[in-house]
Amino acid sequence: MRLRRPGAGWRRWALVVTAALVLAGCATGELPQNTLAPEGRIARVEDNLWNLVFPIAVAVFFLVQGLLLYALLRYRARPDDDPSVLPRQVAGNTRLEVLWTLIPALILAAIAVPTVKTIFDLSQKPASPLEVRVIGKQYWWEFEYSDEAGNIVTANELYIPTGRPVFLTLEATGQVTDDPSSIGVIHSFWVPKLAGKQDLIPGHQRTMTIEAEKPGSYSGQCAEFCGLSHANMRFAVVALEPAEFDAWVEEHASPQPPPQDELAARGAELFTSRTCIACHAINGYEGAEARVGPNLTYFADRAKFAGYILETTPENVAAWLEDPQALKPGAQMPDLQLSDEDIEALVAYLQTLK
Ligand code: HEC
Ligand SMILES: [Cu+2]
Repeated sequence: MRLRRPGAGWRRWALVVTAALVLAGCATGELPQNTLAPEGRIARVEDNLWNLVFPIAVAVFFLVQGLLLYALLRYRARPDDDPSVLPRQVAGNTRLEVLWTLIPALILAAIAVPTVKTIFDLSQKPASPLEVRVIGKQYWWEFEYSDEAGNIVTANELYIPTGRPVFLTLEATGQVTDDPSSIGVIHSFWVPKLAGKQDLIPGHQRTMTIEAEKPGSYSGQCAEFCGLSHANMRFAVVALEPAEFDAWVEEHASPQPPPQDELAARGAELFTSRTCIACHAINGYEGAEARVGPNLTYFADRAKFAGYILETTPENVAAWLEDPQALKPGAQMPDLQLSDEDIEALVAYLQTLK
């Protein structure tokens, strides 16, 4: 192959790629996970900090890169240079060195003041919050409400009232495995429109506050690589007007009555005989208290399941029971080799859980 100097073709490509990147940054569509479009008090405080720091960073970037480019172009070798003549040799310039050490130090110190203040302000427990415990599991989220909200336990869907701070205590549990030395992995809780990230670390408790201004469903996801189905570890924060939230609590704190329908009743029996009960809790179903898998008490009310990736339709639930790993690689629910009839009955039962 013949070596070619970078010419017009190369430049054209560079231009196209740069233009595409710049234009992508101008996308205005509704981006569900846009950190730069905050919709809650906490996210706004963080966004204000970014609005302050980012222009300074941009100015520094252009200044430094500009000077660099100027030096590169102004002092590059020219065809008529005499190679035997060395450029002027410069060994240090005290005034310049003091300046370019002092100015960045002052800029960083100035940025540190609002940054540190914001970090401390946001880490305070707010007055009269709703309290929820968040447990990062492999690969889904468990939300356990405090006494005040009936100790409700949900999976992948966190209901909150608008206009009230929600104080989260976050922790991660170990992977379900026979290896006792496995203490689990780190996950990271992130709802970009409501707050920054917070890591969930096995053996530690972290806290953070989120808050939503308007009712709506805010998309979130695990933001720390945690294994095969990391990308399938999504969730939603659903904000309701306070009165509607109270109604939600009242409804979801009550246990489930046994199903009336014949097929569903058979499904309820299979829930024990096919060992589902060993991993899943259903309030009102005697003996179903385990928390290896999601609490299913109001399963049929969830818009999505399995890490918020599948819509809760009878077809999807049947496909899940047939072979969980086929839909979610690495899922910690085993393929229980259920017959089609068993799956039909179980799906009928699960559909009554609303
Ligand atoms: C060994 C434990 C275990 C057994 C046994 C088990 N599951 Fe699961 N199940 C899980 C885990 C763990 C998940 C979460 C998987 C994920 O999202 O990554 C899950 C998820 C589910 C979900 C989706 C819940 C949601 O909201 O995301 C349903 C429905 C479900 N299981 C039903 C059943 C039924 C019905 C049976 C019995 C036939 C059963 N499971 C047996 C562990 C188990
Ligand atoms: Cu994760």
